[in-house]
This record gives sequence, C-alpha cells and structure tokens, in this order.
Amino acid sequence: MIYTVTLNTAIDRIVQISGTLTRKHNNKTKFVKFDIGGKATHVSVALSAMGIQNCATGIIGGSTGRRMVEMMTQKGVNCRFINQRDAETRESIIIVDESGLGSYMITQKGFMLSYSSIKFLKEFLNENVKQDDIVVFAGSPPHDLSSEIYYDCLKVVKDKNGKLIIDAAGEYLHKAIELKPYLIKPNEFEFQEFTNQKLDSIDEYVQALKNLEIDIEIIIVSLGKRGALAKYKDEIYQVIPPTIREINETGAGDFFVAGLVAKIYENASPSEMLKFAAAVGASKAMNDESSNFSLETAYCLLNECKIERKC
Ligand code: TA6
Repeated sequence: MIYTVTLNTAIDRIVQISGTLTRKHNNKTKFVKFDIGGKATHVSVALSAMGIQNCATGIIGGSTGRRMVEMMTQKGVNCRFINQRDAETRESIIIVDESGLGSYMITQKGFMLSYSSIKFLKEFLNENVKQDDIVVFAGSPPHDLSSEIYYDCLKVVKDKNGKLIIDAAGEYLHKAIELKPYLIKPNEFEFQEFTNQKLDSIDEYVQALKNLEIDIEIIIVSLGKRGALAKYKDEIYQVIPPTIREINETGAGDFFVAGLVAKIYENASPSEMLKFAAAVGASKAMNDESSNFSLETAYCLLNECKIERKC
C-alpha cells in the first residue's frame, strides 16, 4: 500500500494574467481557478489517475480543507484526513502569466498543528502502515512544527519498516535523514543548502552527490528544466526531460515524485523510474491547473526522456 502525508494542506488559487505580470500596472486576469494544493496530495492524485491504490492523509481544517478533500475525492483519491477544529487549511496563490518564464508561487505558513492532530496522525500510521508500504511525506510542514515532532511522525513509519519517501527541506530534511529514508528529493536550492555549497554545473552537482556520505538508497536532485540527477546506490544518472510547451509548472515536481513512487511500487529499474517520473512531471507542466496531467501524454513523452549515466 502507498500512503501520502500532507502536514500543511493547501488549496491553490491559480490566477492567470494576460501578458506579463508587471509592477505598478493594472494586470488583468484571464481567469481565476481553484485547485488542490500540494504536495503529497498531488502524489495521491497522480497515483489514483494511474490506477495505483493509495491513501492520502494529513491534517485539514475548515471550509478550505473540506473543499480540498472534495476535489481529491472527485479525482478518485481515497482520503483519510484528520480534521482539526478551529483551523483553516491555507490558500496558496499561483500567478501564471504569458511570459513563458514560469509561475509565481506565494504560500502561507499554515495553521499550527494541535497535539491531538499529531497524535491521531501517528495512531493512524501506526495502525495502518505495514512492512514495505511506501509512505510519502511531501511539502513544508507548518512553520511552527518542530523538526523533532516531524521526526516523531516519520519514526512511526520507520518502526513499522515502511519505506519513507521525503520531499522536504532545511531542518526537516536533516532530521529525516537520521532515519535513513528510502528516497529523498531535494530541489537544486534545497540541495545546495543541504550540502552548504554553491553549485551550478551538472558536473558540480554530480561531484557533490558523489561526496555525500549518507546511507540513503535513492537521492534525487531536481534541477528544473535541466531535469534531475539521481544517485542510486553508487551509480549516478541524469534524466533529461522532454521539450514541451510549458503552461504552468506548479506541481510538476510533485508529479515527478508520483512517477518515481509508481515505479518504485512496481520494482522498476532506475532508468525506467526516472524516465517515467520526468514524463509525468512534464505532462503536468503542460496543464494550467496544479493537479492536472494526462497519463496518455506522459506515455507519449516517455521516448523523449533521455537517461545519461554519469558514473
Ligand atoms: O509544488 C506545488 C505546490 O504543491 C502547490 O500546489 C502549493 O500549494 C505548494 O506547492 C505547497 O508547498 P509547501 O512546500 O508550502 O507545502
């Protein structure tokens, strides 16, 4: 079974602007849409669309939380969220213009998780996770959540011999690594912060990955349009994504993670896993919403995803 955990749930308000977003100018909207915010939620949406059984959990609050769950349920996701009283799931603002330079994402810190919400979550994981189940913790926890509490939640999974997949940054990533997760996926900025190095070229990233002395089966560093690097045991691969007409890249990284999870679940080879992840992420970026992608398009893009062995 696969579980996804979103500690800081969100709804995305997607604001599409005509032309290029400009300061001191009346920027006219083309449309405003609401969609499921991420990040682990997006992994569940993608897996459900692929027909892979999974369960989405985490903590929601108020009407935005209910709305997010409704949207996920409509997309066929099995939702088991914990509802915290007197709290409101945050709204993220995604501004997409026509410059072709990518979106602007503005996120809120999210509500403070109560002691009982954390307790319910840990109980849920403890009762449900079985050996070798995949558990994805993705997204930034609410700002007030200590990395120790985050660690405690992950430890419940580890104690059950579940496979932890972590998409987090900063102190949360450092803390998670103590538990030797199965996979971590920092982006380029998070990886630079993690290694305390200024990195630019692919070769510099490869070297930094080689130098890493952490005992983690799969380390993925996502590099935006340059694709991603993957350290799998002692091997390092680069996946070069297909050239696409990008519309809104928000959530593409989450869908990339979904592609990885789908192939880990099938015990696929590293190159199969990376190609599929890149294709699913690219397919998402071709859509204007945060949680929409086409599996058919992803399959069409597969042959255009290239893998290079770096060492
Ligand atoms: O990756 C995109 C996204 O999942 C958005 O949908 C959004 O709401 C945001 O990221 C949440 O990110 P955060 O790291 O704050 O949890």
